[in-house]
Amino acid sequence: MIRLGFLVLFALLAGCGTDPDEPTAPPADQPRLPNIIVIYVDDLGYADVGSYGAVGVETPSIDFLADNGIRFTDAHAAAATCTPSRYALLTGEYGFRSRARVLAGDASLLIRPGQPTLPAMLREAGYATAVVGKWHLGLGDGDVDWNGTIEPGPLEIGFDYAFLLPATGDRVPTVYVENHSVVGLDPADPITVSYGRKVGDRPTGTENPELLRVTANPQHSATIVNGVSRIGYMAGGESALWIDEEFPDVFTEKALAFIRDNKEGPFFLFHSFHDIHVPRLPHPRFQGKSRMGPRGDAIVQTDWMTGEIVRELEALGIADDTLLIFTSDNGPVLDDGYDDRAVELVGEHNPSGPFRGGKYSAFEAGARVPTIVYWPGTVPPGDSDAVVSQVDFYASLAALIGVELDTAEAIDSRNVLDALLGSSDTGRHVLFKESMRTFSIRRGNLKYIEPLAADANLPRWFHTKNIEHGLSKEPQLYDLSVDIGEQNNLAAERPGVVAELQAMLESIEDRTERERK
Ligand code: NG6
Ligand code: CA
Repeated sequence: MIRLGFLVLFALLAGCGTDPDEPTAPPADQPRLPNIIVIYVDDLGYADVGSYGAVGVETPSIDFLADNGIRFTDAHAAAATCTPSRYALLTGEYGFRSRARVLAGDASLLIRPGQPTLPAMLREAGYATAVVGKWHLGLGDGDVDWNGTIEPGPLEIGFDYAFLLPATGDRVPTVYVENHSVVGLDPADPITVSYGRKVGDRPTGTENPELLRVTANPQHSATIVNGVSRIGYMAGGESALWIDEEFPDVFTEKALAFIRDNKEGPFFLFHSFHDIHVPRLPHPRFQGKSRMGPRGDAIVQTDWMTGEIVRELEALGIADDTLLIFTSDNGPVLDDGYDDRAVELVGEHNPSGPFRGGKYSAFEAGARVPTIVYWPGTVPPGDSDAVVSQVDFYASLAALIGVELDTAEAIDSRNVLDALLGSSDTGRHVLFKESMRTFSIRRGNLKYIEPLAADANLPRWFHTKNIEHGLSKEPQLYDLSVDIGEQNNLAAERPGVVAELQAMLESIEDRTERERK
């Protein structure tokens, strides 16, 4: 990557255009680089917050951001599940290039040390960088040593500080990892993790369902921790076990401490929430605060966590120096393996809004997520229907701070900075999305979902969880301009368009390098 200095940023803040042929002289007192915070909520659906149409739950802090920032209506995670979405956000490459899929809790680090990443690019530009919260991109290389030095991890790919929930709340190990170590581990009680056979003598959900606080499906019925059975088995580490109800306070405290320690800036904080993923066990002070049971209460908790960050920026007097992006890693799901009554209590609320599908799905709601850009004094409030993808954060933020990327860096990322900052309604013309077992592509409002391979098997739990996956052995083509709910498959009527979009998909898959916008 090549540093261009702060010319672009300066021009932007000064409200003038940038002409690469005529560089302006750097100002005597160069403006400081803005802080950047990405609040990354887990499984939050398009309409799961008030400003996007939620019913039965109030989200005043998130609505404040939406009212005073840009509320995007056509913004997307790169995938309909967590690991590939996170991979794309942090590397500017689609997840399939690294075979990213929902990882087990003992999986190796998916991002290779030395591979370009968003935090590494920002760090090189002078940012202090941190990740706080859910990781789910793997740790270690081969057999991760939970009792020793856990590496490589975030610190080896561009973060200065990491405080992690290593995989997901529903997967072992159920401990925090800070930088290279498990927090609070007693060396006399070492941790063993297994995704195959039972280890240790902690009860499991299968053997001792009477010990459970929440009934779980068979996949989530292994080791019981904090009264909840998880995916995978874990022995030892008793003193290090997390208490799910403490997540909001623990993660918020770590995020606020990082912000305070780096208030002189510039800093980059990837604040990755556990909420509203399963198991949904909000802190008692949020229980019963929505009309939707634990899933709605987790949204209230998400709102509180978001508000704490915004309040701190105000208190430190750095809100105007901070670009905050609020978004989600994939669409909504009600039943994701625990019987927390999300289905029964959803009432009038439709987490997917006007779109079809949800988490895992090739339909729009799989990855079209609430997305708000808030930067008081710089970004004008309003709505935007520009098409943007989280894979674009890398190139866009590089453009913001005047870093020119190598051609082999962040190959799928496009500079949509003007759209993100509200000075243009035009984002991407072509949008690519990964979902379980398939890819889809949008050109303008024409959306194509490629057919499933004839021999493809869907996971059995797809059928038990009422997932509207959007997969078919036939090609699907929808015109979102007249059919936002993807009901009317036009593929048979428009074989030419199908062929064009299929060819485009294949060219994305083949491409190793692409011209930047
Ligand atoms: C699935 C889990 C689901 C959730 C998901 C990951 C089963 C049956 N389902 O495999 O509960 O953990 O993985 O979610 O095991 S994500 O948001 O991190 O992608
Ligand atoms: Ca997720």
